[in-house]
Amino acid sequence: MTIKSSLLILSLSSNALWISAAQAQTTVTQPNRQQTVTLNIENMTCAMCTVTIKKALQKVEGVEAVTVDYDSKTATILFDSQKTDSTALIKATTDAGYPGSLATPVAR
Ligand SMILES: [Cu+2]
Repeated sequence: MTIKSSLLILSLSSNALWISAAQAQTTVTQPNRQQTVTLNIENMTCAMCTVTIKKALQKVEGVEAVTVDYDSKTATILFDSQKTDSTALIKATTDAGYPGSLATPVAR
């Protein structure tokens, strides 16, 4: 009886620890969901193109930050990997008239 009840207490307390750890994880901003990808962008001919590309990317659900570099003809996008992916980002720039391709491999 005494052994059994102490075992029960042990399992209860480890359960409680596990639950509080899980709750702590959901309240954190979950940095592992954020991913950065750099795309090579075609057809960039003037500074206005960077604005068009940036707007097209910002419309994609899950995109958090966009940097378009005219000199290197690239776009760097910070996005939520649970809401979107590089394929959707490439489609967005391509639909806007600027075919994109991966400049960096995607870490998953
Ligand atoms: Cu332009």
